[in-house]
Amino acid sequence: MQFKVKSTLTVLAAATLLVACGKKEEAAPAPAAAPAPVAAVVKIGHVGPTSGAIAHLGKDNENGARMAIEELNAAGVMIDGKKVTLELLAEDDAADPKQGTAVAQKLADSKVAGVIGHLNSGTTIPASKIYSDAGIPQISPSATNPTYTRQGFKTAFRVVADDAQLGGTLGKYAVGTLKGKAIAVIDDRTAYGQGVAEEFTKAVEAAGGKVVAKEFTTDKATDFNSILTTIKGKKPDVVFFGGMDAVAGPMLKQMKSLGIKAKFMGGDGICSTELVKLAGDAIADDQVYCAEAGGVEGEAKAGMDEFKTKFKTKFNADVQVYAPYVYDSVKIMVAAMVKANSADPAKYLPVLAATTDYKGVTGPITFDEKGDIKNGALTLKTIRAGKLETLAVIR
Ligand code: ABU
Repeated sequence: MQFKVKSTLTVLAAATLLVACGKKEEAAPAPAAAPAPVAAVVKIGHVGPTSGAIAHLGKDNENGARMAIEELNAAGVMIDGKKVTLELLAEDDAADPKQGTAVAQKLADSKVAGVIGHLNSGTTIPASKIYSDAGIPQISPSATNPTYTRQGFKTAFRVVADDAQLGGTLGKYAVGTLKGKAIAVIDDRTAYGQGVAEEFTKAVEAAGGKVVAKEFTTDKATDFNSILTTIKGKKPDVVFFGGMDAVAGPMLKQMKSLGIKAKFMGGDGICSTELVKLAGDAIADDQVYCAEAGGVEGEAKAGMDEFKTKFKTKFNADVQVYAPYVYDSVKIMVAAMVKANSADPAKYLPVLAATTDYKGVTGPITFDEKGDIKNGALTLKTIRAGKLETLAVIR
């Protein structure tokens, strides 16, 4: 047996020699390249309605997140001595509270390090309980209902002013500046629409104005003839709508058809470039007044203008409303991770909460003890010649 193995090896060696003599000498195979080090991946969730009537706003928000993540990855983010790759997990909640909690749970299960969103107050508030239970920091760039940051959740942050500020300022403006005497109020029964309409009403009454009609619709309605006919009978000089642009657009068209020439007011939800498209020539100059829940003035405006130009180049679309606030939210969250030297929510959350005077494209951002922006601004706008024009930045 031993002899058999030996002789077999001899034959094999000879055969190898023969084959080797018959061909060119081959270069020794290069040693296998050392595997590239696998960069740690930090997952960041984003949620907005990228389907449904306000998908244009959801996509605008998601693009703001995408832009920030791409810029950060290109610049290189170092955490704990290692380069990390940020990964965006973008989810669609369709502005629906049930879908909002379902995707929030999905993101929590995916172990995201943080979440930017949701867009609507009606989805942000129920989702915030899930993030709080999971210890995941959440920054909403657009949900303005005050309840969001008043539930005692240490994980909830917001980079825009709330409905108390929005409705309060608009109510005062309706009476003090627009000289509204008879004011009609409509809301869409969502957490945002109803909340901002209530704050507006309080401010109108505090300023000595009279609310002559209170009507409501839904965030999916398209026919407003019945409520507008009732309102027309009360002869209002101002109509306030608490809701989003997708509903405000057709409502303005139907106001025109019914011959209602009142000024039309709303909060940040109608202060979009899309409203002009949706309402078309139903908007007269200086008829629509709205307020964005943030704003920059003076030198800080240059940063916002630059952002809008870059955004347009990248996505071939104008900013709707909130993309810059989403962009700042992502950057603030990642800055807190870098400063804490950890993407572990428990470690970077206190650093995030202590964010002070962060210089964003939307202006300086400091969080108060509730997670709200301190001294947040509002930008009052009107529409002239089919374009949103800034009237004033108010703090
Ligand atoms: N702030 C207006 C749109 C989002 C929301 O609060 O529902």
